[in-house]
Amino acid sequence: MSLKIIHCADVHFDSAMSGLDAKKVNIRRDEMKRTFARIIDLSQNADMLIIAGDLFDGKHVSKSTLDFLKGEFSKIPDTKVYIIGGNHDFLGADSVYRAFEFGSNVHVFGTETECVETPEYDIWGASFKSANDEREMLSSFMVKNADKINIGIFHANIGGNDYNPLKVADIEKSGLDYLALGHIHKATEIKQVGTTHYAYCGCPEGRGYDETGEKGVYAIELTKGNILRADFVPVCERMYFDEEIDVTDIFGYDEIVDKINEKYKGEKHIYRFTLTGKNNMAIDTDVLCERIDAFSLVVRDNTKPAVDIEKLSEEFSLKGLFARYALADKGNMSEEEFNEALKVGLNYIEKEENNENR
Ligand SMILES: [Mn+2]
Repeated sequence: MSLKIIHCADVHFDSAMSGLDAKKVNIRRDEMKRTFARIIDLSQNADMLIIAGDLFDGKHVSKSTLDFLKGEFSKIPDTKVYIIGGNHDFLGADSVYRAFEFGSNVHVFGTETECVETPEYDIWGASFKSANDEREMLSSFMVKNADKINIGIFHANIGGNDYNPLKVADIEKSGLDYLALGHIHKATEIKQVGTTHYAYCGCPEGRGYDETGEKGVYAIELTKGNILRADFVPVCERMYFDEEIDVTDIFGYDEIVDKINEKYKGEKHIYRFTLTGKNNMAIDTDVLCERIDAFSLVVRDNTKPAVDIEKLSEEFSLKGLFARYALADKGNMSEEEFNEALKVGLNYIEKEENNENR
C-alpha cells in the first residue's frame, strides 16, 4: 500500500502584502485563492493534504476567506486535510480554528502533540499555542506503532533557538517516515536522517522580495520505509524577482531599459531591480519604471559615480572644489543621497563648462 501526500505550508491568507497598492493587493489576494485552488486540484487523488502551519497570516481572518476554504475542502471529500496552527495562526483561545467548522474531512491538531490513527497510517502533529512557541515538540517523541506508516506535521525551526526548535537528532529518533515541515518559506530538498524523510515545502506564493522565484508544494508518494516519488510542484501565480543590474559603461535610458528587459523578458511578475556599478548618469528611476510594463516594478539606483572623488577633491578646479564640499558634507547623507548629489553636481558643472567653451 502506498500513501499519496500533498504537503503545503505558509499560505498566509489575508496578509497585508507590503509594497503593493490597494488595487494590486486585491488582485494578489484573488491570485492566492487561485493558487490554493490548484493545491486542492492536486489533492484530488491524494490520501491527504497537509497544511503545516501559517495558513492564515494572523488571527483576524475574513469571512470570505473562511467560506472560500470551506468550499475548497468540500471539493475533496475523499482526501483528508490535516492542519496545524503555526506562529502566525497559533491556536489561541479566540483562534478561528476553534470557532469555524471547516468540514468533516478536515482535522486541526490541538496544542499538545496528538496522533490520528487510521488503518493505513498514523499521523502526528501539534499546533503552536502562542506566537513564539518555544517548546521542542519532537524532543523525546517516539511513534506508537512503528510498523505502520507514520507521518508528522510540525511548524518548526530546525537548528534554531525559537519557534519549536527541532534537533536533527530528534528527527532521527522519531520513528516518523515523513515529516512535513512549515515555517521556512523556501523549499528544501527532501532530506533523510535515519529512516525519516523530511522537508520544508516553502510558501506556495511569494509575498515579498525576500520570497523570490518559483513557489509550490511537495507531492509525495511513499510506502513504509520508502519514498516512491517526491516532486516539487510549482503552483504560484506570480513570482517575485530581486536582482541587481550592472549599468557600468552604459549610457542613456534606452540602454538601461534594454538591459532590464534582458532579465524581465516581458513577463508580468513582481520585480525589484537594483542598478549597480559605476555610472555618471543621474538616473530618474520613475522614468525607467514608466517604460516597463510589469505587474509591479521597483527600480533602485545604487550606482556610484564613475569618478575617484578623493582624487578629484585634490584638483584645483570647480569640480575639485565641489568634491571637497561634498566630502565634507558626506556624514549628513545616506550613501545613496551622496552618490546622487555627486552625479547631479558634477553633471551640472560639466554642462556649464561645455557652455563656456562653446
Ligand atoms: Mn510562515
